[in-house]
Amino acid sequence: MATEEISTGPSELLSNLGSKEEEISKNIGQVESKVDDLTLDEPQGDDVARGSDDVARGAIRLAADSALLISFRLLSSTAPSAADSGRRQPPVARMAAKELLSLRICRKKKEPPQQSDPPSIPVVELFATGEFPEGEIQQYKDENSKEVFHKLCCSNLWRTTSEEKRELERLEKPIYNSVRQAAEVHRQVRKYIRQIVKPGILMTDLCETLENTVRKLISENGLQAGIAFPTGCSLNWVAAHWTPNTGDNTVLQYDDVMKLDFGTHIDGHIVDCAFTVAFNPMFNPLLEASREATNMGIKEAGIDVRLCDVGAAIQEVMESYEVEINGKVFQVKSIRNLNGHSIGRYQIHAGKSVPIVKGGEQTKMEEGEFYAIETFGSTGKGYVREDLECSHYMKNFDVGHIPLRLPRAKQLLATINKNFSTLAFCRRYLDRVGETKYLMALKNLCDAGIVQPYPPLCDVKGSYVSQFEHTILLRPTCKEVVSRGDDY
Ligand SMILES: [Co+2]
Repeated sequence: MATEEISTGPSELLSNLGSKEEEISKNIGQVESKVDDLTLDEPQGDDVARGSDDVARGAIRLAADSALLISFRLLSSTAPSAADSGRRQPPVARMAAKELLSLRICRKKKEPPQQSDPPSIPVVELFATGEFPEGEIQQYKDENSKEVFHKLCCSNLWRTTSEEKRELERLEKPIYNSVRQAAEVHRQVRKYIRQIVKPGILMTDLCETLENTVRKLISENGLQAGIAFPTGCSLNWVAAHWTPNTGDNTVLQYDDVMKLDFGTHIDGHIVDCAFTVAFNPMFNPLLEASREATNMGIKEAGIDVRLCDVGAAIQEVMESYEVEINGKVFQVKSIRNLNGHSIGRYQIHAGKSVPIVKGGEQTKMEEGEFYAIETFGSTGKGYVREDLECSHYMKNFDVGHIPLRLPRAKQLLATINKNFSTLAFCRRYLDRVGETKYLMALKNLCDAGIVQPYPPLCDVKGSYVSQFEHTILLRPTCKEVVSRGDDY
């Protein structure tokens, strides 16, 4: 097109530029080095638009500078020969655009910002777009029936493509993103903890390292972002709800079986996810049993699926495992009075239980629900009871205002409301926010029904329990295993 051509001849332009040629080539050099700088700063990928505002603005400025200077360079370098041969000049704008494009394409591929070792960089800084990775996607199970009619009316296959269901998900996107951020923190923290957990470590040190890493990576901010519940690190026959109280001297042993159960949250959207650590390979089948049972529970879960059917499927997998411990063979048992659970906002147990044995409730899972699918395999009785000193507490979710006469209990409740609200906490967490000599006041709050204690849950002494747990979302179009990692 004519408008793309420049009417002025190249030699005229060049003479207009005159002695500025040298300055221009110097500027081109500067621009090129700026491009290199930009490449180093850019957060992720090749698309400038995905970068932070500053980088994007810088890139736009740079693009404008580059276009101008490259135009000059093209003129300077092509003018004499083109003029000599009498050919028409190539449209400068087009040439400049081409050059600019090649500059962008040739730009060094940017390394995304890396997590430090030990991890200390908030995950928000590692995902500059603010979008956190989706968990594992599973399609809802087709019904067992092979009949065409049954498939059409009862299966969930239609959900995948339903425009209505997709629209529902678009509305939920900010919530999904919050829980995905919490899940990314969980993955990074557990990866680090697996590196440092060794026989000989003081349990308190392990917990504090884990919790402080969560605090950094999640950019802890009051009740808006942080730890969702105390770090469970229950050992051996203790299945759940044990964490050291201040002053505890328990040291992790080579022959221990430790369940690491910790939670993260963004705006009350909780990730509840756990795994088991054992150093002695003798325990591997015990760990595998609960890992695979949990995976089966996840596979079975779905909209309109009866909770009892999930429990039955879990038990079948769990109890197909045997483990030989010091020469004695045990069939792994599902612990019949432990469950997975639905999760609500700032509510770790939102009312529905996911059994891990057959014969449970016929209540159905529903669209939009969040679940913690967790299973416990045991070499003991497969039944737990409360034992040992209590460390875990939580305010009852639906307790209204209860007038308190005792000033100390009143003041402790204010501390709990401010720091934990309805999220679970432990004695160590009260210590670190400056509470002292609070045990009597805490007991008053428990007696008043405002706070509930959650003592350790134990199978028989001498037995071993393993646990794996994931948080899943029953999205309108698919299941998302939000806490899935490359480890489990
Ligand atoms: Co749980």
